[in-house]
Amino acid sequence: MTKTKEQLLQLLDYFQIEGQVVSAEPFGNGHINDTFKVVTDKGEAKYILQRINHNIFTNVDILQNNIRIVTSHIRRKLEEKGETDIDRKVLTFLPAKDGKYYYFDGESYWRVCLFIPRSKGYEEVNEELSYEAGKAFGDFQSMLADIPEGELEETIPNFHNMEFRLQQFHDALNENAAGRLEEVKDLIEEIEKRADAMCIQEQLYREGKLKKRINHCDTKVNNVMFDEDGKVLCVIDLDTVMPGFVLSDIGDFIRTGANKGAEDDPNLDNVDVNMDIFKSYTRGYMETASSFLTPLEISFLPYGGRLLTYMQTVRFLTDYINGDTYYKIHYPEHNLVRTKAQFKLLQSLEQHADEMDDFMKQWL
Ligand code: ADP
Ligand code: GN1
Ligand code: MG
Repeated sequence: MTKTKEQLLQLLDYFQIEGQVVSAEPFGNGHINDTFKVVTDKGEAKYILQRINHNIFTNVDILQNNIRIVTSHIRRKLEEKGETDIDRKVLTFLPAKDGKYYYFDGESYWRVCLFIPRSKGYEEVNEELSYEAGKAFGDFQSMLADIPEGELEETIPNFHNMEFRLQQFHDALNENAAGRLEEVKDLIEEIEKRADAMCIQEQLYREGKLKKRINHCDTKVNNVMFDEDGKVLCVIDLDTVMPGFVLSDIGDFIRTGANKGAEDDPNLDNVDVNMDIFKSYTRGYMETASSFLTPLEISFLPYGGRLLTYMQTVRFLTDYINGDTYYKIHYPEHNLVRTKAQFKLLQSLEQHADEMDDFMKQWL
């Protein structure tokens, strides 16, 4: 439901905000939450107000509890390092007047955090930005590496679990809810061919050879805030921070950043891996993540790019077969076009696998 300006201003009244709120305008390009920039009578933007997408994040208590643990953990780490300007280097959420870190208005869940002053987000990557983003996500994982097991919950259960995503895919095939199976049988075959090879992490975990770590799970460049000089301030969009397998945070950046085409490019000739972006992100990531990664995990980083691209192919195709129930679509075939574009990227990553593995040798 759309809110009037007065309703938004009223909502802000439930949070412990300093000064008088004068405006709350839509802000940013996020796809999940509704974000507003809040200006007070002190002049500059002071707060970010967000409506939480509780169709996707169904347990808001778990969600906000995770975020509170993560942000206070990072804040403590920054203080120990003697960092200054900490309010620009970690998100700060405000309690509502009842002490909870969200407010429910009977329809939607809302939260407020400090606006990061003099910050800039980017939608497009280049080599410098991807290097900086790599350092930021590696540093983020490294700061969270000592959170005791069990403290953070999965805000979306099995979010990046490949076996679970294949299970959902097989359920969709059995249901054939939208009657679309026939037209996608070649893609189904391609997915099935790779299924076992793409569940290595779950297998290694069961054998006790791989542990779970805390991952960001949405490592796109627009989830990093930069300062005026292109240096990273902090990682934002913490909704999917949860325990899981480590390849998520390199894999999803390769999938989203190191693609010469768009995620839903209708022209498959555009879709191809950008090796320069892969290399610069990996260089940045290894600078900060090599301290905690095992040699096995390091050797698997290029596989992570293929895995997350395969997972997204499976998720888009599952949604297409189900009749488009999860992802917002902009035209009827959108999920199919997305599937094909992700599959083309997967093929390109497969073709570059040896070159990527060679690049990793400097750390092995
Ligand atoms: P979504 O989950 O919808 O992607 P985000 O939390 O990433 O939502 O917020 C959307 C956009 O709003 C971000 O890409 C960023 O540009 C901007 N933004 C979010 N939080 C802040 C903040 N604390 N300070 C400044 N800008 C922010
Ligand atoms: C969703 O909307 P966006 O881009 O923030 C999805 C990701 C997918 C992505 C594919 C919670 O994220 O996992 O990779 O779409 N987020 C959720 O574009 O499902
Ligand atoms: Mg975001």
